[in-house]
Amino acid sequence: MREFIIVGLPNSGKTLFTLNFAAYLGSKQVEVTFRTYDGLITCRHFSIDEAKRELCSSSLHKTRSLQSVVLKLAIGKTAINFKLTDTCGLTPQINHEEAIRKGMAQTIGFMRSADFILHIVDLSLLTKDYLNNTGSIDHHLYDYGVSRHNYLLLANKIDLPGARDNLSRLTAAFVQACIIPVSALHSHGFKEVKAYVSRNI
Ligand SMILES: Nc1nc2c(ncn2[C@@H]2O[C@H](COP(=O)(O)OP(=O)(O)OP(=O)(O)O)[C@@H](O)[C@H]2O)c(=O)[nH]1
Ligand SMILES: [Mg+2]
Repeated sequence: MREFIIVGLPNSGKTLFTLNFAAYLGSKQVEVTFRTYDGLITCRHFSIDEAKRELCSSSLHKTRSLQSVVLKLAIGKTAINFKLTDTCGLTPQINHEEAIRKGMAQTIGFMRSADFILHIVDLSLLTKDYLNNTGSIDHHLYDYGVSRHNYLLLANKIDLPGARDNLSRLTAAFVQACIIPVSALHSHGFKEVKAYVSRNI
């Protein structure tokens, strides 16, 4: 089964994207497998609304370990399963909490073994200075992603003010990436993401 990993800064929308994309593909419920950095594996069953209430937050670092869901995609008359793994957000700072430091290390380690990388950015926060800083986490993710070839950049929060202007900045800065503007909140752009996933599973 192909494994897609979703990575990005904290609060960029990784968890909301994962859950609303599951809903878009027809899931009413999800079985989430949590894998901590020290190898503990637990599973929980949620309705999509419950999962959004419990797993998404506007505060940073809500997600601290790998959280996977297996999703089904209909291609013609066949249904193909793939795994979508949500991760602990990455920051340039060394966090004071050990669980977050280890969660970030787990994200980076897992990126190497995933088949496809979905890199998500919060369009509403992109500034010219940030995009000019080639040492940012998003630049590192982009450089690693394009070198791997199986990489998609999701330009999230397109529904927010200023996001459309920032989209053109993003495409100018990250020229080698395939970029899909999305709103994880309103499920915009999901048709295009589904088409990308269909081509790659
Ligand atoms: N307006 C808007 N808000 C969004 C969108 N996507 C996510 N959000 C909000 O952004 C906040 C963070 O979303 P999460 O999905 O929890 O972000 P995350 O990347 O998983 O964050 P961490 O787990 O902390 O790394 C929540 O308040 C979401 O409701 C979007 O497309 N539009
Ligand atoms: Mg999260």
